[in-house]
Amino acid sequence: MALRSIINLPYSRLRLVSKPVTILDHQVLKLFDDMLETMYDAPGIGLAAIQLGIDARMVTLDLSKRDDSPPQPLFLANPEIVWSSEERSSFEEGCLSIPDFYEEVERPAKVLVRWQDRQGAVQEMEAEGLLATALQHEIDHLNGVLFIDHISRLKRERVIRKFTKMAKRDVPRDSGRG
Ligand code: GNR
Ligand code: NI
Repeated sequence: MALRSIINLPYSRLRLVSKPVTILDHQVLKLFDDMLETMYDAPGIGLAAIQLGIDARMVTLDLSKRDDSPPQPLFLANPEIVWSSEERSSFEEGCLSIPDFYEEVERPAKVLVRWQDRQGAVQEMEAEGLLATALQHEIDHLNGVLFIDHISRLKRERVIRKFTKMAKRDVPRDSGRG
């Protein structure tokens, strides 16, 4: 396994719509392992491949870290929300690609998610609470959507401006445009 670097706002690759994973070959499984290691190292509870700059519909998740239980990694290829509740719930969200910025986001309280596991078998899970929020946050990433897209325009523009300024002072790599 290997650590890979996480790309931050305003890097425009984060806005790409990721492509379905077709063959779960060695390279894809290796990427899953690298994603999990990078997520644990960050640390975070979820990670989408696009946060490593790779536009494949792949997500890792592990919420167990929070309560000192043994690790319970989830590997999701091509995850999709097949049902979401009318009921909403609000969580304070953060994103490894937008460090040190947190804001309340309202989303469906419960979701039914379908995906393929590491063996390519189709799995389904109904989730609520933080898991439901994290799944929606990660599936958003696969569609080029960030949690700041769900907050007020004023707050969103403010945080984008801040990260754009920081990137200019920092190592130049991407204009954030295009
Ligand atoms: O580590 C993370 N924590 C988190 C907290 C509340 C809602 C969503 C998340 S996901 C985030 C990691 C991340 O950026 N995944 O894309
Ligand atoms: Ni995120």
